[in-house]
Amino acid sequence: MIIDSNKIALHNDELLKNHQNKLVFTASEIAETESIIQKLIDFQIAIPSWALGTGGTRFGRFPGGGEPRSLEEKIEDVGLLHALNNASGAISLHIPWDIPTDRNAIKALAAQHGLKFDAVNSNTFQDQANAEYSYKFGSLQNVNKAIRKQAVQHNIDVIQQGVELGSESLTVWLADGSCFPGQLNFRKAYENTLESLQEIYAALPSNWKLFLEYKCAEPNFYSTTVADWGQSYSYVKKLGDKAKTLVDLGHHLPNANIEQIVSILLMEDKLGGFHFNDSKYGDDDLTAGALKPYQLFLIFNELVEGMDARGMNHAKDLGWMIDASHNVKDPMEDLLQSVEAIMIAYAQALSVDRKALEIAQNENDVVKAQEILQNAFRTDVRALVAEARLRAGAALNPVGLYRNLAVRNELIGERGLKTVATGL
Ligand code: RM4
Ligand code: MN
Ligand code: MN
Repeated sequence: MIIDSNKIALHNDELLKNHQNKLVFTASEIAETESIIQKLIDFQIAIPSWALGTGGTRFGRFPGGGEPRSLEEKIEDVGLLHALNNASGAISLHIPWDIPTDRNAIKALAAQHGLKFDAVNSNTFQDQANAEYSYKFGSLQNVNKAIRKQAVQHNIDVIQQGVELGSESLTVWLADGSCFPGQLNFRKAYENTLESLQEIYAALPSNWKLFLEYKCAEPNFYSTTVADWGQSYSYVKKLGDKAKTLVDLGHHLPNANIEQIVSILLMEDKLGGFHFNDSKYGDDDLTAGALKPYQLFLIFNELVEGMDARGMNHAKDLGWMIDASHNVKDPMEDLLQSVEAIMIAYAQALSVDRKALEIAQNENDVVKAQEILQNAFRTDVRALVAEARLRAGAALNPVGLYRNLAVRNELIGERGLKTVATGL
Protein backbone atom coordinates (compact mmCIF):
# COMPACT_ATOMS: atom_id res chain seq x y z
CA MET A 1 0.00 0.00 0.00
CA ILE A 2 1.16 3.49 -0.78
CA ILE A 3 -0.50 6.62 0.58
CA ASP A 4 -1.47 8.97 -2.21
CA SER A 5 -0.01 12.43 -1.61
CA ASN A 6 -3.37 13.96 -2.59
CA LYS A 7 -4.95 12.27 0.40
CA ILE A 8 -2.34 13.80 2.66
CA ALA A 9 -2.91 17.22 1.11
CA LEU A 10 -6.68 16.89 1.58
CA HIS A 11 -6.24 15.89 5.20
CA ASN A 12 -3.91 18.85 5.77
CA ASP A 13 -6.33 21.30 4.14
CA GLU A 14 -9.02 20.32 6.58
CA LEU A 15 -6.80 20.93 9.58
CA LEU A 16 -4.87 23.89 8.21
CA LYS A 17 -6.76 26.81 9.75
CA ASN A 18 -6.72 25.38 13.23
CA HIS A 19 -3.04 24.48 12.86
CA GLN A 20 -2.09 27.96 11.72
CA ASN A 21 -3.81 29.54 14.71
CA LYS A 22 -1.85 27.30 17.03
CA LEU A 23 1.39 28.00 15.21
CA VAL A 24 0.96 31.77 15.57
CA PHE A 25 0.43 31.35 19.28
CA THR A 26 3.45 29.04 19.64
CA ALA A 27 5.63 31.49 17.73
CA SER A 28 4.62 34.17 20.21
CA GLU A 29 5.90 32.00 23.05
CA ILE A 30 9.15 30.65 21.56
CA ALA A 31 12.06 32.50 19.98
CA GLU A 32 13.66 31.32 16.73
CA THR A 33 10.90 28.98 15.67
CA GLU A 34 12.19 28.90 12.09
CA SER A 35 15.51 27.30 13.00
CA ILE A 36 13.70 24.82 15.27
CA ILE A 37 11.32 23.84 12.45
CA GLN A 38 14.25 23.29 10.07
CA LYS A 39 16.00 21.04 12.60
CA LEU A 40 12.78 19.09 13.05
CA ILE A 41 12.46 18.60 9.30
CA ASP A 42 16.02 17.24 9.17
CA PHE A 43 15.68 14.90 12.15
CA GLN A 44 15.02 11.25 11.27
CA ILE A 45 14.45 8.35 13.64
CA ALA A 46 15.13 4.87 12.36
CA ILE A 47 12.49 2.17 12.70
CA PRO A 48 13.71 -1.30 13.66
CA SER A 49 12.55 -4.09 11.38
CA TRP A 50 11.45 -6.08 14.44
CA ALA A 51 8.97 -3.45 15.67
CA LEU A 52 6.53 -3.74 12.78
CA GLY A 53 4.91 -6.91 14.03
CA THR A 54 3.04 -7.23 17.29
CA GLY A 55 5.48 -7.86 20.10
CA GLY A 56 4.85 -10.71 22.44
CA THR A 57 5.83 -11.46 25.98
CA ARG A 58 7.04 -14.83 27.18
CA PHE A 59 3.39 -15.49 28.09
CA GLY A 60 1.75 -14.85 24.79
CA ARG A 61 1.41 -12.94 21.59
CA PHE A 62 -1.71 -11.39 20.16
CA PRO A 63 -1.10 -10.38 16.55
CA GLY A 64 -3.51 -7.81 15.15
CA GLY A 65 -3.51 -8.88 11.51
CA GLY A 66 -1.88 -7.56 8.37
CA GLU A 67 1.61 -7.93 9.83
CA PRO A 68 4.46 -7.76 7.33
CA ARG A 69 5.40 -11.24 6.14
CA SER A 70 8.70 -10.34 4.56
CA LEU A 71 11.43 -7.75 4.59
CA GLU A 72 9.82 -6.15 1.55
CA GLU A 73 6.58 -5.67 3.47
CA LYS A 74 8.46 -4.28 6.46
CA ILE A 75 10.07 -1.72 4.19
CA GLU A 76 6.63 -0.86 2.83
CA ASP A 77 5.39 -0.33 6.38
CA VAL A 78 8.25 2.00 7.25
CA GLY A 79 7.51 3.77 3.96
CA LEU A 80 3.94 4.32 5.16
CA LEU A 81 5.17 5.75 8.45
CA HIS A 82 7.59 8.03 6.65
CA ALA A 83 4.89 9.24 4.27
CA LEU A 84 2.75 10.12 7.27
CA ASN A 85 5.39 11.84 9.40
CA ASN A 86 8.50 12.48 7.26
CA ALA A 87 10.56 11.54 10.32
CA SER A 88 11.03 7.79 9.87
CA GLY A 89 13.39 7.81 6.92
CA ALA A 90 15.47 4.77 7.86
CA ILE A 91 15.10 1.11 8.73
CA SER A 92 17.37 -0.86 11.02
CA LEU A 93 17.70 -4.57 10.27
CA HIS A 94 18.13 -7.33 12.81
CA ILE A 95 20.01 -10.25 11.32
CA PRO A 96 19.14 -13.11 10.90
CA TRP A 97 15.52 -12.07 11.54
CA ASP A 98 15.67 -10.07 8.33
CA ILE A 99 18.16 -11.17 5.74
CA PRO A 100 17.77 -9.57 2.33
CA THR A 101 17.67 -12.18 -0.42
CA ASP A 102 17.73 -9.93 -3.46
CA ARG A 103 19.83 -7.02 -2.21
CA ASN A 104 19.42 -4.81 -5.24
CA ALA A 105 15.65 -5.18 -5.20
CA ILE A 106 15.59 -4.39 -1.47
CA LYS A 107 17.75 -1.32 -1.97
CA ALA A 108 15.58 -0.11 -4.83
CA LEU A 109 12.43 -0.63 -2.79
CA ALA A 110 13.85 1.31 0.15
CA ALA A 111 14.95 4.14 -2.14
CA GLN A 112 11.49 4.25 -3.66
CA HIS A 113 10.10 4.95 -0.17
CA GLY A 114 12.85 7.48 0.62
CA LEU A 115 14.43 5.16 3.19
CA LYS A 116 18.04 4.57 4.17
CA PHE A 117 19.49 1.57 5.97
CA ASP A 118 20.43 2.47 9.50
CA ALA A 119 22.60 0.34 11.82
CA VAL A 120 22.54 -3.41 11.29
CA ASN A 121 22.03 -5.48 14.43
CA SER A 122 23.64 -8.82 15.09
CA ASN A 123 21.93 -11.54 17.07
CA THR A 124 23.92 -13.89 19.26
CA PHE A 125 21.22 -14.18 21.89
CA GLN A 126 19.27 -16.88 20.07
CA ASP A 127 20.45 -20.13 18.57
CA GLN A 128 20.03 -20.46 14.82
CA ALA A 129 18.78 -23.70 13.30
CA ASN A 130 21.86 -24.21 11.13
CA ALA A 131 24.43 -23.15 13.73
CA GLU A 132 26.99 -25.58 15.04
CA TYR A 133 27.14 -24.22 18.60
CA SER A 134 24.66 -22.94 21.16
CA TYR A 135 24.75 -19.57 22.91
CA LYS A 136 23.13 -20.94 26.04
CA PHE A 137 26.16 -19.88 28.09
CA GLY A 138 26.97 -16.76 26.18
CA SER A 139 28.45 -15.76 22.86
CA LEU A 140 31.37 -13.32 22.82
CA GLN A 141 32.14 -14.13 26.47
CA ASN A 142 31.87 -17.91 26.12
CA VAL A 143 34.49 -20.08 27.83
CA ASN A 144 34.65 -22.10 24.61
CA LYS A 145 36.80 -20.44 21.96
CA ALA A 146 34.96 -22.15 19.10
CA ILE A 147 31.66 -20.65 20.26
CA ARG A 148 33.23 -17.22 20.52
CA LYS A 149 34.56 -17.63 16.99
CA GLN A 150 31.12 -18.53 15.68
CA ALA A 151 29.66 -15.40 17.30
CA VAL A 152 32.47 -13.21 15.98
CA GLN A 153 31.98 -14.59 12.48
CA HIS A 154 28.25 -13.88 12.68
CA ASN A 155 29.00 -10.23 13.48
CA ILE A 156 31.43 -10.05 10.57
CA ASP A 157 28.77 -11.52 8.27
CA VAL A 158 26.30 -8.91 9.50
CA ILE A 159 28.78 -6.14 8.71
CA GLN A 160 29.09 -7.57 5.20
CA GLN A 161 25.31 -7.58 4.76
CA GLY A 162 25.22 -3.99 5.97
CA VAL A 163 27.97 -2.85 3.63
CA GLU A 164 25.98 -4.11 0.69
CA LEU A 165 22.90 -2.23 1.81
CA GLY A 166 24.70 1.03 2.55
CA SER A 167 24.53 0.86 6.37
CA GLU A 168 27.36 2.47 8.25
CA SER A 169 27.12 0.99 11.72
CA LEU A 170 26.83 -2.27 13.59
CA THR A 171 24.92 -2.45 16.86
CA VAL A 172 26.03 -5.19 19.21
CA TRP A 173 23.71 -6.10 22.03
CA LEU A 174 24.85 -9.06 24.08
CA ALA A 175 22.66 -11.22 26.25
CA ASP A 176 25.90 -12.59 27.74
CA GLY A 177 26.12 -12.84 31.50
CA SER A 178 25.27 -15.33 34.21
CA CYS A 179 22.24 -16.42 36.15
CA PHE A 180 23.87 -17.62 39.36
CA PRO A 181 26.78 -16.57 41.56
CA GLY A 182 29.86 -18.59 40.78
CA GLN A 183 28.74 -19.44 37.24
CA LEU A 184 31.15 -17.00 35.67
CA ASN A 185 34.59 -15.61 36.28
CA PHE A 186 33.76 -11.93 35.67
CA ARG A 187 37.27 -10.94 34.67
CA LYS A 188 37.68 -13.79 32.22
CA ALA A 189 34.24 -13.10 30.75
CA TYR A 190 35.30 -9.48 30.27
CA GLU A 191 38.60 -10.48 28.66
CA ASN A 192 36.95 -12.95 26.29
CA THR A 193 34.34 -10.38 25.32
CA LEU A 194 36.98 -7.75 24.70
CA GLU A 195 39.03 -10.08 22.54
CA SER A 196 35.94 -11.03 20.52
CA LEU A 197 34.93 -7.40 20.11
CA GLN A 198 38.43 -6.56 18.94
CA GLU A 199 38.13 -9.17 16.20
CA ILE A 200 34.78 -7.70 15.12
CA TYR A 201 36.16 -4.17 15.29
CA ALA A 202 39.05 -5.18 13.03
CA ALA A 203 36.51 -6.13 10.34
CA LEU A 204 34.77 -2.71 10.38
CA PRO A 205 35.09 -0.65 7.22
CA SER A 206 36.82 2.68 7.83
CA ASN A 207 33.62 4.74 7.58
CA TRP A 208 31.73 2.47 9.98
CA LYS A 209 30.97 2.68 13.69
CA LEU A 210 30.43 -0.09 16.20
CA PHE A 211 27.78 0.64 18.83
CA LEU A 212 28.01 -1.38 22.03
CA GLU A 213 24.72 -1.48 23.89
CA TYR A 214 24.56 -2.19 27.62
CA LYS A 215 21.73 -3.65 29.67
CA CYS A 216 21.54 -4.17 33.42
CA ALA A 217 19.65 -7.49 33.35
CA GLU A 218 17.64 -9.90 31.24
CA PRO A 219 17.89 -12.58 30.02
CA ASN A 220 20.63 -13.18 32.57
CA PHE A 221 19.53 -12.19 36.05
CA TYR A 222 22.67 -12.34 38.18
CA SER A 223 25.25 -10.57 36.01
CA THR A 224 25.42 -9.07 32.55
CA THR A 225 28.76 -8.83 30.83
CA VAL A 226 28.04 -5.36 29.40
CA ALA A 227 25.78 -4.25 32.21
CA ASP A 228 26.00 -0.48 32.36
CA TRP A 229 27.42 2.55 30.59
CA GLY A 230 30.69 2.34 32.53
CA GLN A 231 31.32 -1.19 31.34
CA SER A 232 30.37 -0.34 27.77
CA TYR A 233 32.65 2.70 27.98
CA SER A 234 35.50 0.53 29.24
CA TYR A 235 35.21 -1.73 26.18
CA VAL A 236 34.70 0.98 23.54
CA LYS A 237 37.59 3.02 24.90
CA LYS A 238 39.90 0.06 24.40
CA LEU A 239 38.50 -0.75 20.97
CA GLY A 240 39.18 2.61 19.32
CA ASP A 241 37.60 5.72 17.82
CA LYS A 242 34.99 3.92 15.76
CA ALA A 243 33.52 2.20 18.82
CA LYS A 244 30.86 4.01 20.82
CA THR A 245 28.37 3.32 23.56
CA LEU A 246 24.71 2.97 22.69
CA VAL A 247 22.11 4.04 25.23
CA ASP A 248 18.82 2.15 25.27
CA LEU A 249 16.48 3.96 27.64
CA GLY A 250 15.05 0.74 29.09
CA HIS A 251 18.38 -0.80 30.01
CA HIS A 252 19.09 0.96 33.31
CA LEU A 253 18.48 0.14 36.91
CA PRO A 254 15.48 2.06 38.29
CA ASN A 255 15.98 5.80 38.77
CA ALA A 256 19.33 5.94 36.95
CA ASN A 257 20.14 9.48 35.86
CA ILE A 258 20.20 8.79 32.13
CA GLU A 259 20.58 12.45 31.18
CA GLN A 260 23.82 12.65 33.14
CA ILE A 261 25.11 9.48 31.47
CA VAL A 262 24.36 11.04 28.09
CA SER A 263 26.15 14.23 28.99
CA ILE A 264 29.34 12.48 30.12
CA LEU A 265 29.42 10.08 27.16
CA LEU A 266 29.04 13.02 24.78
CA MET A 267 31.83 14.87 26.53
CA GLU A 268 34.07 11.82 26.08
CA ASP A 269 33.05 11.52 22.40
CA LYS A 270 31.81 8.04 23.18
CA LEU A 271 28.07 8.38 22.69
CA GLY A 272 27.11 6.53 19.54
CA GLY A 273 23.37 6.48 19.50
CA PHE A 274 20.05 5.87 21.10
CA HIS A 275 17.32 3.31 21.37
CA PHE A 276 14.14 5.09 22.41
CA ASN A 277 11.37 3.51 24.43
CA ASP A 278 9.80 4.04 27.83
CA SER A 279 9.42 1.84 30.87
CA LYS A 280 8.12 1.55 34.36
CA TYR A 281 10.05 -1.51 35.51
CA GLY A 282 12.84 -2.58 33.18
CA ASP A 283 13.23 -3.23 29.49
CA ASP A 284 9.48 -2.77 29.08
CA ASP A 285 9.84 -1.33 25.58
CA LEU A 286 6.73 0.83 25.94
CA THR A 287 6.01 3.75 23.63
CA ALA A 288 8.60 6.54 23.94
CA GLY A 289 7.33 9.34 26.17
CA ALA A 290 4.33 7.32 27.34
CA LEU A 291 5.34 7.35 31.00
CA LYS A 292 8.20 9.77 31.60
CA PRO A 293 8.04 12.61 29.07
CA TYR A 294 9.96 14.94 31.41
CA GLN A 295 12.84 12.49 31.53
CA LEU A 296 12.81 12.28 27.74
CA PHE A 297 12.95 16.07 27.58
CA LEU A 298 15.83 16.22 30.09
CA ILE A 299 17.75 13.68 28.00
CA PHE A 300 17.23 15.74 24.85
CA ASN A 301 18.21 18.83 26.78
CA GLU A 302 21.62 17.24 27.46
CA LEU A 303 21.84 15.89 23.93
CA VAL A 304 21.28 19.30 22.36
CA GLU A 305 23.61 21.03 24.80
CA GLY A 306 26.33 18.41 24.44
CA MET A 307 26.09 18.07 20.65
CA ASP A 308 26.20 21.86 20.23
CA ALA A 309 29.24 22.05 22.53
CA ARG A 310 31.04 19.66 20.17
CA GLY A 311 29.70 21.29 16.98
CA MET A 312 27.90 18.09 16.03
CA ASN A 313 25.18 17.70 13.41
CA HIS A 314 22.05 16.72 15.35
CA ALA A 315 20.58 14.73 12.49
CA LYS A 316 23.66 12.84 11.37
CA ASP A 317 26.30 12.44 14.03
CA LEU A 318 24.44 10.10 16.37
CA GLY A 319 22.30 7.06 15.61
CA TRP A 320 18.62 7.56 16.50
CA MET A 321 16.35 4.58 16.64
CA ILE A 322 13.16 3.41 18.28
CA ASP A 323 13.46 0.11 20.09
CA ALA A 324 9.97 -0.75 21.29
CA SER A 325 7.66 -3.65 20.81
CA HIS A 326 4.06 -4.07 21.81
CA ASN A 327 1.51 -6.65 22.68
CA VAL A 328 -1.63 -4.50 22.80
CA LYS A 329 -1.27 -1.73 20.20
CA ASP A 330 -1.18 -1.61 16.44
CA PRO A 331 2.62 -1.43 15.99
CA MET A 332 2.32 1.24 13.31
CA GLU A 333 0.23 3.53 15.50
CA ASP A 334 2.60 2.90 18.36
CA LEU A 335 5.61 3.88 16.24
CA LEU A 336 3.87 7.07 15.10
CA GLN A 337 3.26 7.92 18.75
CA SER A 338 6.88 7.24 19.67
CA VAL A 339 8.21 9.41 16.86
CA GLU A 340 5.85 12.22 17.87
CA ALA A 341 6.98 12.05 21.51
CA ILE A 342 10.64 12.12 20.48
CA MET A 343 10.10 15.09 18.16
CA ILE A 344 8.25 16.98 20.89
CA ALA A 345 11.06 16.37 23.41
CA TYR A 346 13.63 17.44 20.81
CA ALA A 347 11.69 20.61 19.95
CA GLN A 348 11.33 21.47 23.63
CA ALA A 349 15.06 20.97 24.16
CA LEU A 350 15.79 23.23 21.19
CA SER A 351 13.62 25.92 22.73
CA VAL A 352 15.51 26.05 26.06
CA ASP A 353 16.94 29.49 26.73
CA ARG A 354 20.56 28.27 27.01
CA LYS A 355 22.14 31.64 27.74
CA ALA A 356 19.73 32.30 30.59
CA LEU A 357 20.31 28.77 31.87
CA GLU A 358 24.07 29.24 31.88
CA ILE A 359 23.75 32.51 33.81
CA ALA A 360 21.44 30.84 36.33
CA GLN A 361 23.92 27.97 36.73
CA ASN A 362 26.86 30.31 37.19
CA GLU A 363 24.94 32.26 39.80
CA ASN A 364 23.80 29.09 41.55
CA ASP A 365 20.25 30.29 40.99
CA VAL A 366 18.64 26.90 41.39
CA VAL A 367 15.08 28.17 41.20
CA LYS A 368 15.70 30.09 38.00
CA ALA A 369 17.44 27.10 36.38
CA GLN A 370 14.48 24.89 37.19
CA GLU A 371 12.06 27.55 35.90
CA ILE A 372 13.90 27.71 32.58
CA LEU A 373 13.78 23.98 32.02
CA GLN A 374 10.22 23.55 33.17
CA ASN A 375 9.07 26.50 31.12
CA ALA A 376 10.45 24.82 27.99
CA PHE A 377 8.87 21.51 28.97
CA ARG A 378 5.49 23.06 29.71
CA THR A 379 5.30 25.05 26.48
CA ASP A 380 3.20 23.32 23.87
CA VAL A 381 5.46 22.76 20.85
CA ARG A 382 3.18 20.40 18.97
CA ALA A 383 2.41 23.03 16.33
CA LEU A 384 6.14 23.28 15.50
CA VAL A 385 6.40 19.54 15.04
CA ALA A 386 3.25 19.56 12.90
CA GLU A 387 4.55 22.49 10.84
CA ALA A 388 7.76 20.57 10.11
CA ARG A 389 5.63 17.73 8.78
CA LEU A 390 3.43 20.05 6.77
CA ARG A 391 6.41 21.67 5.05
CA ALA A 392 7.83 18.27 4.17
CA GLY A 393 4.57 17.07 2.62
CA ALA A 394 3.61 14.78 5.50
CA ALA A 395 0.43 14.75 7.57
CA LEU A 396 -0.57 17.28 10.21
CA ASN A 397 -2.05 14.46 12.26
CA PRO A 398 -0.34 11.16 11.34
CA VAL A 399 -2.30 8.86 13.66
CA GLY A 400 -5.56 10.56 12.66
CA LEU A 401 -4.88 10.10 8.97
CA TYR A 402 -3.67 6.51 9.48
CA ARG A 403 -7.06 5.79 11.04
CA ASN A 404 -9.11 7.77 8.54
CA LEU A 405 -7.49 5.89 5.69
CA ALA A 406 -8.05 2.60 7.52
CA VAL A 407 -4.49 1.58 6.72
CA ARG A 408 -4.55 -1.48 8.95
CA ASN A 409 -7.71 -2.81 7.31
CA GLU A 410 -6.15 -2.34 3.93
CA LEU A 411 -3.03 -4.22 5.04
CA ILE A 412 -5.18 -7.03 6.42
CA GLY A 413 -6.92 -7.15 3.04
CA GLU A 414 -3.58 -7.38 1.25
CA ARG A 415 -1.76 -9.70 3.62
CA GLY A 416 -4.40 -11.57 5.56
CA LEU A 417 -5.44 -11.70 9.18
CA LYS A 418 -3.12 -14.39 10.40
CA THR A 419 0.29 -13.14 9.33
CA VAL A 420 3.27 -13.25 11.66
CA ALA A 421 6.28 -10.98 11.38
CA THR A 422 9.74 -12.19 12.34
CA GLY A 423 11.16 -10.68 15.48
CA LEU A 424 10.56 -10.96 19.18
C1 RM4 B 1 17.44 -6.01 23.49
C2 RM4 B 1 18.17 -4.79 23.01
C3 RM4 B 1 18.51 -4.81 21.57
C4 RM4 B 1 17.40 -5.36 20.73
C5 RM4 B 1 16.87 -6.64 21.30
C6 RM4 B 1 15.75 -7.20 20.45
O1 RM4 B 1 16.86 -5.80 24.74
O2 RM4 B 1 17.42 -3.65 23.31
O3 RM4 B 1 18.81 -3.53 21.11
O4 RM4 B 1 17.97 -5.62 19.48
O5 RM4 B 1 16.42 -6.41 22.60
MN1 MN C 1 17.99 -1.80 22.29
MN1 MN D 1 16.03 -3.56 24.98
